[in-house]
Amino acid sequence: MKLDTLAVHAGQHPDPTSGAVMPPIVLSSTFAQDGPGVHKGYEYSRSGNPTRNTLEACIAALEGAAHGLSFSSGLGATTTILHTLRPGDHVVCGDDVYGGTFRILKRCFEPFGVKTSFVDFSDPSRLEKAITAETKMVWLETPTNPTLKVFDIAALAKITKAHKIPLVVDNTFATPVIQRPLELGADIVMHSVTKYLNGHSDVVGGAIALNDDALHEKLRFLQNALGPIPSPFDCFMVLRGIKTLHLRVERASRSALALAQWLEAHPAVAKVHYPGLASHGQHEVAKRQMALFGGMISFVIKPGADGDTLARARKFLSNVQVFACAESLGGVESLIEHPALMTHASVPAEQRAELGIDDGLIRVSVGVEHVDDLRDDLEQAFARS
Ligand code: P1T
Repeated sequence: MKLDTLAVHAGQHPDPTSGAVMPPIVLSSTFAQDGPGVHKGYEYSRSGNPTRNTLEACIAALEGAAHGLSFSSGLGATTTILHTLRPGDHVVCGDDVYGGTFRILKRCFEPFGVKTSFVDFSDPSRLEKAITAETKMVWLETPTNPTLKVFDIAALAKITKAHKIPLVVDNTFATPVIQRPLELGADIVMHSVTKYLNGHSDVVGGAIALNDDALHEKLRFLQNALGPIPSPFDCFMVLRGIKTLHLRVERASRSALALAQWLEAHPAVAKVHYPGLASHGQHEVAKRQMALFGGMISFVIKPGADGDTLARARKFLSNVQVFACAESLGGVESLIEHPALMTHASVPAEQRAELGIDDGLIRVSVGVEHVDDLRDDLEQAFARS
């Protein structure tokens, strides 16, 4: 079936006892057994829960995967994946990732002997050069957060396969509506479900999808052993959100393309990062790899008359009215933020400077409002900044 149909139905069947069309929220933390170890597939809700299993089946179907797992947050999913590593192992990670992903690698795993090299994969041959005998994982986002670089998953997967190193793709920004990394050769897909999959800014969650049975068993063990599981209520909320994933992503992508083109011609804007623009460094890869260009844009605001870029960025972000100045992304409402001060403050200043995450960089998550109202809001905010 096509993704639009899977988004509405995958993993879900009318309840056999009542006919309820929506899956029940099974809040029970424990399940009665006929005798010790004799049960109906559920023992205790950390190790498995019917509402969570329904969500996991749905996410697996969307990513074209054999297995799905869901978590209490995107970083809960990341923590679990990274626990497959051992002291002495080395990770090669894309140079532009969510600040929290950078932080967990550098501040939480490096002290336990797992080292990470950050590499710009926009030239895939750089991956080959970064791999050592100790490299046990390659991690990337595409498009990247927040500078919207696009990496060629198929080209990078060819290299990881030759070295037998698992490739993890954080598919949060693109969603399976736009690209399905497993079909391009990735081994593990992860998501911050908080974003497009839930889509309504009212759940924090994470997910993993993969095909390999042995790796699935390992991650399932770690999920239960480490404990970062989502509540059944949140699983229900995400299942409901996913039903409109394709509609929301299509609308956001269409509006984002129009806004990116408008921003590129705006006198207050120095540079726009959007994979759908011909000026984007990896536009040709994006055209090949992505069904749509997504709802995320970042751009560089020019300094004000006094030459102060940060002051102008702060003023601009205080002046928006339809957009909310807030962290996160992928919800029905449009959000706008300052990565250097907000989502990527945990990335060291020199690395931020290298990546262009500077005083002028502003990140936009385009929602499903009317594009004219979004453009007018940005225009009035520019005019008053
Ligand atoms: O916030 P959480 O659900 O734990 O997910 C972390 C995460 C992982 N991967 C990507 C690409 C992300 O964007 C995030 C979270 N990002 C934000 C909160 C943000 O505003 O960028």
